[in-house]
Amino acid sequence: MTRTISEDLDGSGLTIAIAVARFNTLVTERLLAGALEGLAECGVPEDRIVVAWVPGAFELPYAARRLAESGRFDAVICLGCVIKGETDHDQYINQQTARGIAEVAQETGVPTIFGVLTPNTLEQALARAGEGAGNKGHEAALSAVIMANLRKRLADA
Ligand code: INI
Repeated sequence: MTRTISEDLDGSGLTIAIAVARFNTLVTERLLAGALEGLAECGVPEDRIVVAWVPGAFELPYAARRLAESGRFDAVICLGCVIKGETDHDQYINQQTARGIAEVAQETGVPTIFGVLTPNTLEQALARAGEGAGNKGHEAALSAVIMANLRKRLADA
């Protein structure tokens, strides 16, 4: 008989870390607000959420790895915003940030969520950091809860 493990958005038993980049803070503070709102909607208790600020997106994998390796968190959410400039600078940051975050998840086993915007303009960034479902931080929070619960369920499966 087929056994299906469905997406579980109950965050009441979870402890979650958020690493958030200060660069483009106008955008990232909105992503953070969206993420906190999403975690609250899932029932994650406020005192089980830790927020760690880092200078820029490039530093997110470092913070995420330390948080994941601490063994204290069921998932780590990474939030940042890298806006395209006149040079290829953004591509170097984006590639390393995405690769680094993926490696943290694979190497530690702790779900580590990519909530980094890579827009061409500030306008595009703000459109993805708005209210409710139009906020990638909110989306990242729901992904974190789903993946943390999936991890627990797979361990029992
Ligand atoms: N960091 C960002 O998070 N977003 C950017 O758009 C950005 N740009 O454009 O330079 C950026 N740079 C800083 C970088 O992430 C590191 O903090 C810095 O290089 C120190 O390691």
